[in-house]
Amino acid sequence: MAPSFLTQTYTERAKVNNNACAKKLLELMDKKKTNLSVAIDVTKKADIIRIADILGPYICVLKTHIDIVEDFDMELVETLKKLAEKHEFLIFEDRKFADIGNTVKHQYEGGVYKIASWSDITNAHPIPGEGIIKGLKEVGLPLNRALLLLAEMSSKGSLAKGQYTLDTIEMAKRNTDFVIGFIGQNRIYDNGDDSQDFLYLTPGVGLETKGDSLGQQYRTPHQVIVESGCDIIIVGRGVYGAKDDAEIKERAEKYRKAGWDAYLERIGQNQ
Ligand code: BMP
Repeated sequence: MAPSFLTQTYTERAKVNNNACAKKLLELMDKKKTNLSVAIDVTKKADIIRIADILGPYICVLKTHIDIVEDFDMELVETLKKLAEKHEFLIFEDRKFADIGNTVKHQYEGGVYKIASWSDITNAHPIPGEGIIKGLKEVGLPLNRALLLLAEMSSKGSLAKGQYTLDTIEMAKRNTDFVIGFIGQNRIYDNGDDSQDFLYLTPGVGLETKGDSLGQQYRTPHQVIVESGCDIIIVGRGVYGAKDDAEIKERAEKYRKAGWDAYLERIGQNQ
């Protein structure tokens, strides 16, 4: 039986991952010593750029919700791309596609945002069936992009559970050229007897609070990385919700360290 990916280093996993995007991500995580992704859910272009530049050294993935930006233009994404190169992080547009293949293809490639032209990673709900992956793949694969499927959600009462989640994993296994992993709360599929390594990116992470008034639920980096075996913590308000830039930096380092220490503990390298 092959060893579980759970106890391997990100670098070891990078070596056997066939997806260029996943490989790059795993490599830069070990290089920068970070499994932190920050969701910059602010609505002004200048704020996103400023915060992205502050966070750059601390993150492996910058997560965006491009459709909440009030003054969006293509200059914003051009700047983000430059920052991604400068600081070595990947960009993940959290678009949560959820329509038939033909529609998502247009939404991904065109429209106002032209997501496929700048976002390394995007994600989709499996609810429409496999055609959604096929449609996104037609656009994304030639550009070396990658997809995450939403297998579980952090919010209270989520319907993404049980058989739905297991079927999501099966869908991913049939599309490993493009699907590199999941948005989820647990490492559901890694039984050590299969060569497919999926990445688990986990939102709903907070050190100070347990949730918000709209159903969000938070767990700690230790719970996510060690107890649930996920790979990347996604933190939003816990980082960008600070009072000033100095505190944003402090919080980013705090979450980076918490996530990294948890990873070292998981792979048995903590002293
Ligand atoms: P915050 O840490 O401020 O609660 O933000 C969490 C981020 O992760 C948001 O951008 C949200 O859209 C996203 N997210 C989530 O919270 N739960 C999920 O299950 C999936 C998500 O993409």
